[in-house]
Amino acid sequence: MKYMNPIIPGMHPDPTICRVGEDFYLVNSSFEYFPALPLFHSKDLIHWEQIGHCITRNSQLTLRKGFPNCTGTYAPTIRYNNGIFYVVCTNVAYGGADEGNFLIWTKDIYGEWSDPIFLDLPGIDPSLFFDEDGKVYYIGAYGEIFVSQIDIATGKAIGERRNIWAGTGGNDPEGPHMYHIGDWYYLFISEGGTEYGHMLTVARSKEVFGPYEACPDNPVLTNRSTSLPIKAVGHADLVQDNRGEWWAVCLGIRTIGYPFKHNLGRETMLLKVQWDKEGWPIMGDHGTIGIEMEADCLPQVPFKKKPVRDYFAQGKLDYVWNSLYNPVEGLVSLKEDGIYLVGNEVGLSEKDSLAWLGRRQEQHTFVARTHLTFDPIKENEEAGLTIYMNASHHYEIALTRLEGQRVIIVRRSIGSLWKIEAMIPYEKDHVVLELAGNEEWYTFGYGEKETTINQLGQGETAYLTTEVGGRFTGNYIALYATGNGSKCEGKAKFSWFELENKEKECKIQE
Ligand code: 6LW
Repeated sequence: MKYMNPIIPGMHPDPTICRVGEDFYLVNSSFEYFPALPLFHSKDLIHWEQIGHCITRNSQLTLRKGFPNCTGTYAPTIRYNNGIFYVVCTNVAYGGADEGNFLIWTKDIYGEWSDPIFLDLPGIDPSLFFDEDGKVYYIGAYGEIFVSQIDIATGKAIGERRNIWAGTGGNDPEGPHMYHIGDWYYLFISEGGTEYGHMLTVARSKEVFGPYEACPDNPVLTNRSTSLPIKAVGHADLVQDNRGEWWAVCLGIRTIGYPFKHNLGRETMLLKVQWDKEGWPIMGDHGTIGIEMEADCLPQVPFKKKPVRDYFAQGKLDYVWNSLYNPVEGLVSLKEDGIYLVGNEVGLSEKDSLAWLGRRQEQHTFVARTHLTFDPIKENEEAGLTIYMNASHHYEIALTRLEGQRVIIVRRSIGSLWKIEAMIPYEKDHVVLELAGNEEWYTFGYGEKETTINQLGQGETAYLTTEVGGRFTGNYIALYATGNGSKCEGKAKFSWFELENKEKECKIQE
């Protein structure tokens, strides 16, 4: 059977997975976006449905502003033990509120998670390992990989913390996970940084605290120096299905252009894990992964697809929608006839909370549309549709008022460059805005109806990529409103939003 990677497209890095009976649960990092830590469910490892987030309340997390694409929730781990789901994670806040590692838990995976217990353990990429004797260990990355026993009820470290492995010499040993399989404690880590040299390495020991012996075939997984379409693979977490077969989820990127660039962020991939006769893992296709993978898959259980157009009519927002930073009362409200955004003084190029509601770009080729009703009363009030990498890298189409006139503009911001590319007078207060993407261009259009769209401007995809704009997150397609320096007098109403992805979606091929 063939399945296709990514199994979860768009910015879904650092995947972590656990199984309860026939059900698999998966969580990703989400950086400065909120709700945080998207949570997915699957019965077959290939079809994943988002069932919520682990962090939904401001009391659980304070996201630091001002450092785009690199603060907030990094690299969680989900584990299930004795009726309880645990997630450990790092809030990278550069010394801001809630900086550091924390633990949250729930007994109901479809319900709310606890407030955090802060852990007095350093570094990033926390993991948990529940040993058969009842002891629980915390594994983290702090220069080297370390392990410490912890009391899972209080989060307190027990005894000494010990460095157990520095990896095989690659930079940034990180993303550790430990498993007890047969006679061995296996420690899987990533090295080489989360870029094109990324790789997965493994060591094992008879004791949790070591000594660890490295696999002679390290790295056991890497796509570096190959011509495979998925690059930068690493940060894997293993899981056993109920037939006893082993799998792993990991992150990887799909690139565009040459030299390679990527705009979708790091995505979640699936690979089969087998074991050689010495008990070392064989990951994916001889240590690599591709888009199409051959494997002995579980019986397929696809879930019901959502309609392409979202009328915001379910009484609550679909899980795909995020705010940038913690939500601020009054900026975004859901009503029966759509989403209302009330622009504050913060513009799209500022690193602060604004009236912004976004969802991940999931495929290179897509068309997104929205119906906007907005009367920009004062000069510079604007509302529109943006393709957003960060505060300094975004393109948008907006209805605004400039020099007293109501206009539609297409504008681009690339680092310190900023330009209105196109502007036309527009009399009406309602419009359908369109953003189409492919590997080369983001193209904007507008019309009174979705059937009469006029193209207004475009910008290169290449300038809204991680290689140009920075760090850890992929692009968002977002609705926004701003008064650009003062609060908007008018509200922007978005009656519906639709996203049509054009690429083949992950699916099984017999
Ligand atoms: C994460 C680290 C990494 O903490 O990137 O690829 C960092 N891996 O393990 C942010 O996702």
